[in-house]
Amino acid sequence: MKKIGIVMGSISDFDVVKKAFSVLKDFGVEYEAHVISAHRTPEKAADFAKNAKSNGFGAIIAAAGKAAHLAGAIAANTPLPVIGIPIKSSALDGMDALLATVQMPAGIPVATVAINGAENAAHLAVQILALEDEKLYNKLLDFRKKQTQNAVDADNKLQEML
Ligand code: RP5
Repeated sequence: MKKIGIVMGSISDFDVVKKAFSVLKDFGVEYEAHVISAHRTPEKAADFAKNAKSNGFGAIIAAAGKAAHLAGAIAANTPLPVIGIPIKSSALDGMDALLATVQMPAGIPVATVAINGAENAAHLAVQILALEDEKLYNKLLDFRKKQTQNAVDADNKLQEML
């Protein structure tokens, strides 16, 4: 199975991004994570993206805050799917990162999740890999079933409390 590449603009993004690690671990998906900045290490960002396919990645998650160009800079250098996580890390509460990540010009898409939405970034990455992996697809179906059951159980519990 292909791996997921995860890049974050700063180690200060780690506490949010680690939630994506947990989801990928739960699904048994291999990943590699790096601190790479579009601004502070632009060559490294370009190299990572250019070599991503030959290094065995099937999709890339890119998390960054403030003027969050990382996901776009990665997407500019690879046709692999890129999922952007806007990080809430500034006076603007993540709106700056959300707009910088989501408002990509036509031809270079970044699939942007919610501000700090690391779990959904990982789920989307798993869904992308599952297109070519029946076992992973079935794990996603099981996950959805459990999630539905948890919501039903929560409602039953609520009714008992009322
Ligand atoms: C972005 O700037 C990073 O992704 C981080 O969210 C934010 C702040 O970085 P630090 O100044 O904490 O390294 O590039």
